[in-house]
Amino acid sequence: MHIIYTPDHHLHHGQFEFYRGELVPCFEKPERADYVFKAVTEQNIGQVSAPDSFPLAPIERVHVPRYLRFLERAWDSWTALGNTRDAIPAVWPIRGFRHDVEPDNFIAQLGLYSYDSGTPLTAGTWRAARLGAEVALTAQRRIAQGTRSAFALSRPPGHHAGPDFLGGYCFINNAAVAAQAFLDGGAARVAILDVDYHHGNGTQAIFYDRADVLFQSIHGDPKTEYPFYLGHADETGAGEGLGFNRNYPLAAGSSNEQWFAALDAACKRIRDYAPDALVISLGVDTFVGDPISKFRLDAPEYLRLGAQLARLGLPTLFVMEGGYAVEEIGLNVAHVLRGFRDVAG
Ligand code: 6XA
Ligand code: ZN
Repeated sequence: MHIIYTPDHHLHHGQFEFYRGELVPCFEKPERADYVFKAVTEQNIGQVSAPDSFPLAPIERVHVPRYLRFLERAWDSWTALGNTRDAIPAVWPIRGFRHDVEPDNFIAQLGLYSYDSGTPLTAGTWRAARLGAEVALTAQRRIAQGTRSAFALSRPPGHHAGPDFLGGYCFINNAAVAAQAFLDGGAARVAILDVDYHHGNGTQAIFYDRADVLFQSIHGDPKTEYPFYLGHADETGAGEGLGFNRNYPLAAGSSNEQWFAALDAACKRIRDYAPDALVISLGVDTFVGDPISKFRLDAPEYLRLGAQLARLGLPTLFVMEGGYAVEEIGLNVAHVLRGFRDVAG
């Protein structure tokens, strides 16, 4: 297995996020990726390399240029207003407001392109997010060149980022960028399976009306769990994409048996779809000890997840998403990859 990683993810380091009425230290912190890197290298999961450089073009295939331009300039615009702390939005254009006119005011732009107050934008966010996408693109390239599996240790995560919005600690949708790169390289169909505790609303939004990407997500029921406003079972795609979006919302506190029943159903759909490649949005905030989530997976379940994915027999790209029980996330990720490798070879 090829592992792609750069320590430059540290360029993105938010200080505080809004949480239950107060500013608390960010859950999404650089140590997360450091712990994962440590575990996968200590356990010899695969050969590690740095990302290649890419132009913006493959990222513009899933994000609108106006949004990317905003992200690139955001820190300078924010500090030009005299601000020194992280940029956190405070106003959003809810129903009835205009979304088609980009305001000149940066605070208003920040609200236009975001949907929560938990995703601080910092001095190094653009560079780190772009590098995170390049990590995913490099891993995708390795698979296109013949490697059967790869792990993109991207940070910040990506699955909440949509065509023109950030949120949920995500800025660029690394898994979507990689999936699109498979298609642009000649694949006819790509399946994305999102096993993070939270619905991959950004990935769903990007591919909702398309049949060349099957998007499936197993997650905490949005009636009670973040991101709340998307991820229900009746969201099955639109237009040509009808039938190619599938959500498996599970009540907070669901058992591991319930979780694996959803995984079985998702795997069956993947087999029926017969994709050329599989992208896994690998969040391990499904862990029993995760501080912000309510599923109960642990080491044996992560090994089982990896093994079950390997039995699909597909070129498989794992992309890092969430997981916040900081020390344990390395072990949890390593268990998934080991379970996969033990079956796939
Ligand atoms: C609200 C919680 C954001 C969850 C982000 C996440 N601040 N997504 O883990 O997968
Ligand atoms: Zn998550």
